[in-house]
Amino acid sequence: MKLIFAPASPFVRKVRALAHELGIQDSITLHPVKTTALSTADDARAANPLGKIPALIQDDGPTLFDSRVICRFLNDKANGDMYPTNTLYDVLTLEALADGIMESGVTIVYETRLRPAEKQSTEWMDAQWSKITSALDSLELNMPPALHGTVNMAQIAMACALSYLDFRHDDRNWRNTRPTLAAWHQAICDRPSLKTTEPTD
Ligand SMILES: N[C@@H](CCC(=O)N[C@@H](CS)C(=O)NCC(=O)O)C(=O)O
Repeated sequence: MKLIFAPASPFVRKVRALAHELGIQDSITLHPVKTTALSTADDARAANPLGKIPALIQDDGPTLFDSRVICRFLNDKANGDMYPTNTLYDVLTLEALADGIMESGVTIVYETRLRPAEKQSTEWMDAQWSKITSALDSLELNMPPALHGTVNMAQIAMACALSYLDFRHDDRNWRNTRPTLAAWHQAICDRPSLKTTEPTD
């Protein structure tokens, strides 16, 4: 299998970390691309008409895209238990929350990097950041049980989302007012699957 990938993408990291948790990382070849919302890499568009990564090109099956689809597929393929039946919808909802944090975080990066300064909207970026703070505050107030116990997809996705904030939005100091979430993140980042997939440019 070939994963269309970029080392900074938190969505790609979810897939890579999950593959590592499942012990199937060696069955996936990484195919790097440089792609943005304004300049789509040919290989990214060939694999996904939306031009977004990750996309998983199978040797003997259809190409899959969207990190949630790929993660679920890999878990099934490896007979994993990263989506436990008894907490399935808690895990899926938390994965969606993590993806939303990533989406807003990536959107802010695109606004600052891809658009000329005079066209950038502080109001828009603040609105995106407020989605992130709202998500983080809700977790800090009430850490969902699915974020504890045996590792699952929600934990991996949330770890990747929070690490992306460290990677691209460190100046906003998300940890300052969220000691519980910060401690949780620090602990989960000790997992080899997360250590070996830390984001880089
Ligand atoms: N919902 C998608 C989001 C993927 C996504 O936005 N990836 C970014 C990289 S971090 C991307 O491909 N951006 C290029 C673009 O927006 O065209 C997923 O979970 O895979």
